Amino acid sequence: MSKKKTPDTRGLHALYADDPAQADRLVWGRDVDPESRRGFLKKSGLAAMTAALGAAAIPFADKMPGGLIPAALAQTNEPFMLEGKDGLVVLNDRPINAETPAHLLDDAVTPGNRMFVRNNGIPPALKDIDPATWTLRIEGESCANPMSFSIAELKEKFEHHTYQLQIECGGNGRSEFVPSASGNQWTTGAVACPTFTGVRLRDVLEACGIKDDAVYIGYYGADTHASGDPNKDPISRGVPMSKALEDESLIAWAMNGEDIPYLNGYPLRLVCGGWPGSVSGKWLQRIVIRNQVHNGAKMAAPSYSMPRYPVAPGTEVPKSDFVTIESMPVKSLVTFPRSGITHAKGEKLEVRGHAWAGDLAVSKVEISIDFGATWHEAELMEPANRLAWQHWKASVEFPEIGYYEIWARATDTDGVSQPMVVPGWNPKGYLNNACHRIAVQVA
Ligand SMILES: Nc1nc2c(c(=O)[nH]1)N[C@H]1C(S)=C(S)[C@@H](COP(=O)(O)O)O[C@H]1N2
Ligand SMILES: [Mo]
Repeated sequence: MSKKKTPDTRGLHALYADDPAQADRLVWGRDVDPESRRGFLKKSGLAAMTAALGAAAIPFADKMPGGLIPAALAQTNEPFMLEGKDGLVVLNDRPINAETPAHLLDDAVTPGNRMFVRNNGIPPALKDIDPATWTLRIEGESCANPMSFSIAELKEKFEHHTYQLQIECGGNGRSEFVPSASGNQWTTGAVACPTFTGVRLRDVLEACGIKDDAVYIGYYGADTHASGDPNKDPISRGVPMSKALEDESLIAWAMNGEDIPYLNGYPLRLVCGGWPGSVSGKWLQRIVIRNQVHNGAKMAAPSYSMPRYPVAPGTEVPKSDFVTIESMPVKSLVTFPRSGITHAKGEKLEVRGHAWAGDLAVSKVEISIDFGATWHEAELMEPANRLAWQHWKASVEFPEIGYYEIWARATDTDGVSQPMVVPGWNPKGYLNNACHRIAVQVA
């Protein structure tokens, strides 16, 4: 029984070991000629590599072989930066998965460079993505008039909507389960809440005719299976019609008013906020309207499913005893200050963060500095819209010098609160919504 406390930061090595050309493309935006193993860094990639190395320039960059990890990075276990991603910690998994440290999620609206990345397969190569020719196909046995739309047609034919939507991976917090569950060892950073602009999934589905027997939708993206097998999908999940038809369920082409970042699904993605991030399909190419629960890749138990009854840690659960995760549980983050700071005695400390509750809203956030013995209500803001996270802030005073922990606990509109310790162990390590805590030294 080993507990993995911190994410392994050797992700760069794992990534390069598997497929150096793909790693180069993801990390530096370089295309490598497989024959010569040489490649050319695009300007942006060169700038990113130069910055990551802390150098003024790389004078012989044009001679650098493709698929080579720069020695300065190869010799350290420091987290490294992904192109377009600022300070994200890359987890030791393939393909690329990276989470955001809590203090870098302090913005009210998560910027693109701070949004986590969770890839189940190999993203389409950036050079192969042309938003002008990209099409979205709507079909399926419960679709009356299957149709295809270019992005321009989506923009032209349907009303545009912008919502701030929270996306959290079902496995966020997995690293705290004992015995450990396999998968990315997310700590707290597989959550984000940017704004998305697009058209309502409902409007597009209705234009294509939803038959009376429709129960579910499923998505397909342009990414490919990590094994390289073209007959396998990396992931193809979906939601029941009731969720698909909500106002906030979007087919989005923009995030925070700009193109969606490449690793987050450029040029088109599905966004169904408040549910496990896995229902929000990236690099979206096709949506099927189904007369049964969608049976795409990673729909079946134990993927994104929980045992229907509490189980003892380490228990093997029969597949028939799992239920698919729908709305995510109530949760919160302390995004300021950063854990580990030193604070001057006698001065008030302003503490702040966000809280969210799946399909519900948050009714209360409380703060404790005495390991949960007493709690003080924080000031809680309204969400920008339904399914957006809510900001909270509190002012904290410490009675004397020494070590403190600040704990935050949110309660949803059904009166359900976050647990203080890790909740029910489950085989795949989903839904850890334990209170977030940070350390403060008062000196
Ligand atoms: N096509 C495709 N869509 C996908 C995935 C993927 O691997 N491929 N990962 C899913 C999972 S598990 C999550 S948590 C979210 C993560 O979104 P992000 O990488 O933009 O943060 O995307 C979802 N959509
Ligand atoms: Mo996920």
